[in-house]
Amino acid sequence: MKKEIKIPDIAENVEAGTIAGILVSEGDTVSKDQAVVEVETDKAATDIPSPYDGKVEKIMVSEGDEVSVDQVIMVLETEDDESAGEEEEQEKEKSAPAASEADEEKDKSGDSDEDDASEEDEKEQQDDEEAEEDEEVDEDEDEDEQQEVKKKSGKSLGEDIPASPAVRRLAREKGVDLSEVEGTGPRNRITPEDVESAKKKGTKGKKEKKKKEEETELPDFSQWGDTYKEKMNTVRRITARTMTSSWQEIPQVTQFDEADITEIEAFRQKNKETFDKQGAKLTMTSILLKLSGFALQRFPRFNASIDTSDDTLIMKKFYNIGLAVDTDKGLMVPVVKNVDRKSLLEVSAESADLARKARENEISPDEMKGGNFTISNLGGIGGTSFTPIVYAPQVAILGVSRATYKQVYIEDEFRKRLVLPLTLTYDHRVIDGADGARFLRWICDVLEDPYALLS
Ligand code: CAO
Repeated sequence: MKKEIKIPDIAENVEAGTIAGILVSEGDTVSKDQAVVEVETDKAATDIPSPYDGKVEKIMVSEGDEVSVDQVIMVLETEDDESAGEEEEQEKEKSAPAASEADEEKDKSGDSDEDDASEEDEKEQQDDEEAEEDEEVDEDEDEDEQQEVKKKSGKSLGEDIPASPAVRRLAREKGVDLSEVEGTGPRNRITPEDVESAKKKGTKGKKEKKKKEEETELPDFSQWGDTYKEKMNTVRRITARTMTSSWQEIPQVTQFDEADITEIEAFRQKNKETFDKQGAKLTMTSILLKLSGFALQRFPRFNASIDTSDDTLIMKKFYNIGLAVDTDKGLMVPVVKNVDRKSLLEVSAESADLARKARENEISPDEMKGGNFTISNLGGIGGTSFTPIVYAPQVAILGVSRATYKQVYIEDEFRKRLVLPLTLTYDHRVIDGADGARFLRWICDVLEDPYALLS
């Protein structure tokens, strides 16, 4: 039996990667869980295992190819008896109607409500009904598909795509993505001919047109001097994409504040050695990681994600914090999980270890997933302030700049104090300005007087 190996869901927010290495050759025998290719993403270089035992019949990718989740990369010849069952399932999937009965009802009522419904529409509807009656609807399958489409597009299947169930089924059989097809039927409905012609042309039409529109036309720089091209690595490409979509989709605001960290720095210096002896480095970053866990508990909206498909906020009862790490390959964001349940010592050791792993290419996809909030500390490098970008689907990020000594006016006199500049960028759809100011001030208050935590 032939079985396909596809690119699995690698990590959160990662839809594509680059083939960094092919670890088998055609004709090789592989066993289940044996790594067959290495894929590099912005999160990590990760091995993709074979889900089956078998012989590699065909390798469909080469080193350097960009691949996306669900893309078939290899075909195996297997001797697995269960495969017959799976093949049947796949066949069933192919023949099952793409839209659920609910969608069909929606389609029907949409058509009948329209006074100007054309004859073609009615005929199409009749065809659909007949076709539907001939087939058994697998509701679970439809539900899965709905969820999948909803996950990818934020919309329910058929919500926006004007196509009948029969057309959807045809598109599915032909492997055509309907969201990429322009409808030429009445009220822009997609007709079977549209699907056929999209199949011939490939469905990239709309996407490519949009991409072209988005591309900036560059002048010929060589008219002013020598140039050379540098290929963007996967981390850079995915960072560019993630940041662009965050910038375009999230209305974000940055709040600025300063904390007098003279006392907490004295605490850090006093305890540094004790931490060192236990294999952990006590840094301002680890203090902020721990403290942000308390802040997220106190201000739950900062720990939420917005679900635009049904206008709800997903409130999370766990406290995982991403840490922006500067690596050779570019920015990586490993996640310190459950900071609320860990001591400062544990958070210090774990954050340093995650940063090391990110830099040494040892980080696993799981260690990059599940963050609710992010801290980006550029203070070790310098700078008085910066405005970080929210890392969607999170709603806020804390930017930390360099602490410097300043004259601070306290009790009628200027005193030399160590002052830490902090910025908080937040998603204004979820967080109001006043809440942003309160959240950041609360962090500053606790840095200035940790006993405030008790109040
Ligand atoms: N102000 C002043 N000094 C600071 C500081 C700050 N805000 N933050 C760190 N420092 C000092 C540290 O105290 C340390 O000095 P000592 O060794 O004398 O204690 C030195 O700078 C180096 O710190 P570090 O880098 O070893 O440790 P860290 O925990 O402070 O930072 C990490 C860890 C991973 C945050 C950092 O290495 C890093 O990668 N920062 C860059 C993050 C980034 O790229 N952000 C941009 C993302 S886009 O928004």
